[in-house]
Amino acid sequence: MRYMTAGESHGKGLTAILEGFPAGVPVNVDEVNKELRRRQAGYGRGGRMKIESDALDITAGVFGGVTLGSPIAFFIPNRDFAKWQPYTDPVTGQTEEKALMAVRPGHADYTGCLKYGFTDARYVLERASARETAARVGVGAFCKQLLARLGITVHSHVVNICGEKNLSPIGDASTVNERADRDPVRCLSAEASKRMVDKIDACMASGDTAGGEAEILIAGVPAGIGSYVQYDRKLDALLAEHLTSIQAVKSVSFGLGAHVADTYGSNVHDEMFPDGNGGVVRKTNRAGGIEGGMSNGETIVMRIAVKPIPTLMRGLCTVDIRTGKAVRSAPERSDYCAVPAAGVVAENVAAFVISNELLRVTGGDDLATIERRVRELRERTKR
Ligand code: EPS
Repeated sequence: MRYMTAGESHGKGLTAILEGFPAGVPVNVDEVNKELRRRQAGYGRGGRMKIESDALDITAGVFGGVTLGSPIAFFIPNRDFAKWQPYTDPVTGQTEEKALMAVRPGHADYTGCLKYGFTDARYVLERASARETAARVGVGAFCKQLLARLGITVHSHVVNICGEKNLSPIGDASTVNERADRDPVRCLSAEASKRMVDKIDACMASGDTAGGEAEILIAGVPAGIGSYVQYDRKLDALLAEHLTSIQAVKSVSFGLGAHVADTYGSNVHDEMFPDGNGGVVRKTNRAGGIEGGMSNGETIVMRIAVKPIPTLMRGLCTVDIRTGKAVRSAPERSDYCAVPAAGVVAENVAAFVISNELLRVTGGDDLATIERRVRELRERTKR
């Protein structure tokens, strides 16, 4: 499979085309739209999310709620376009009034202007904006529905906002989303959630922004997805590539992540024990479900670190790209914290990668064939 997105944050809307998605998959559009709403939520979002109410207009690839195997295309309108049309209309737009010269350190503004020869960062920020992730969640939501048919579910929860961490155990991986979605910052501990919300409140009061970390869990992945035989077939490498491409993500880790550097092998590797049926059980999952670039049958556990949004209401020191004078960066309307949303985006981006690699292993153009092959794969890799 492959997909592409198009669309500017304050343009008409977002478009996506998903190619290679199998035929015969029943699609629940309400579930897809629910996924888009999950991305819009989370304490610390700004005024824009009160304007938007994201929903897909599917324009190709699905008849009567079932996929055809042909490219799936959809459009997500930007409600805010009603206000922005005078500036961003593809034919009549006059952008000068909304020109942004006080480029924001940490944003794509300055480097994008250098690269494309612009003297208005609006031309850069409109596409660099994390608004684009709505389209990626739409794509991933189709993949999630395919995966669910195959017994695979993808979850996320927030483990850190601005240094306030949730260190408590997560419990049953397959109910993480259900529990996290009830919390304002999608944290599984009420006590840690309160500390995180306080941190975001402090940001709002001081005109600052907050970064953090989300954990992504993929339950039910059969062993043997991905491969050790070539660098570009390693499952962890593929997941890392796609997760790193999410706006503001600065690091991706698997299982113990960087902590493997702190200790001995006996504290890192997941020892194996006989399960009594000729197979293997493990008491730990420090590898995060991936060994040698392949899923090993345990839950896949990843973390992303998300930088604080570069749009600070109090601004940062910068340079006006037209005058060359020292100024404060532009205090545009924005979010104070988008870590809960980033976790939801990561779930859906990961769902695309897992679906794609699963299709590589199982082949199959239609759901019935894929279901049969996944059953065979599970049978063969049980031990
Ligand atoms: C964003 C700035 C804000 C966010 C936006 C990402 O938008 P605006 O400039 O319209 O206030 O709300 O995120 C979304 C619109 C979204 O759907 O996630 C930015 O500069 O990256």
